[in-house]
Amino acid sequence: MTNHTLQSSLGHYSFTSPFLNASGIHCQTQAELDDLAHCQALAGIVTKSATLSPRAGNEQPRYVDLANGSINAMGLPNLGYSFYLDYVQTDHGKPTILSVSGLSQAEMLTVLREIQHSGYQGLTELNLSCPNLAGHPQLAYDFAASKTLLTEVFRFFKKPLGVKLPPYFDLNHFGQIANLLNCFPIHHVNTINSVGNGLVVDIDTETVVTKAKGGFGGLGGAMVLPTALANVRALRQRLRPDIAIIGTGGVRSGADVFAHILCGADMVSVGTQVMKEGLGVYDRLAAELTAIMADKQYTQLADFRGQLKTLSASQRSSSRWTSQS
Ligand code: IRO
Repeated sequence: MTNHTLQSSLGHYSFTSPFLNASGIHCQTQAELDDLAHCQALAGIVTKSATLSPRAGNEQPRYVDLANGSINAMGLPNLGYSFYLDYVQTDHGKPTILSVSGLSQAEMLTVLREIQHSGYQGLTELNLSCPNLAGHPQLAYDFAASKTLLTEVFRFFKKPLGVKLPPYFDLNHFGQIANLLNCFPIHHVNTINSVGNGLVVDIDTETVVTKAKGGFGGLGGAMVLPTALANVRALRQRLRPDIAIIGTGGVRSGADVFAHILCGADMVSVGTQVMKEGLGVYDRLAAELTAIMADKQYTQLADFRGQLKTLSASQRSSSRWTSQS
């Protein structure tokens, strides 16, 4: 295809394509991050969510591949925020998103203060949705607590800050989280984190498949695609237009990337499929997305971003008629 571009942006940050890694995937160690830096089809680097101090994470097994996705109970293993803050302050030839978290609101505030006081000028993302910490509920499911935290954060944090959200399953909750985020100078939302506290059962051994939390863990991959698309779409319909959206969840093909963008995603990140296929996945996704765009005679992502159509009454009845004829 000639004359097409996959050029993307998040606010004022430009990317050569819409492709990011999902935080937590191939982004914990120096070697993994360097692989991301050298992966040409990957437009930006997202770091593993970092805490104040290094963490070993939960016991193994803590990530299991499934036919239709994955389950994980990693438990926030990371090298501590200062490693990642150093890493993103070196030029890697592409934009970075520094993901941070914490076991308490106080810890999150401390890490964000350090970033504010550093020389880092790139994007930061606050993970409000880690599903795998025993005894620690996902903050973004508590709207009042999220509001209190963000109020405190934006008293001092003046750099571009996004938030990583868990999936929501109720139209009222989409409205509540959007109304809340619309009150703050949020740079972007990244939706969705894994679907929390699924349970996979191996009937041969009659056991769960991951060790921590009695086998409960976050679900990702193909099985969460419709949930991810719903969250991208519902938030795009409710958030201020200047809040960008990173669509995450369930991407296996260029068609899935196309669907995320059709729902309103500015960028798209890939998690489980990188675990299954390796970093070569991004070249394949770019080729598949480009082929779909060529077929539809779209030359840029803006030609179809957010343009998802719903079915009118006449379309519904005519398609019923067609299927019956
Ligand atoms: O268990 C993890 O480390 C983990 C995190 I922080 C997250 O945000 N999402 C996820 O599925 N796992």
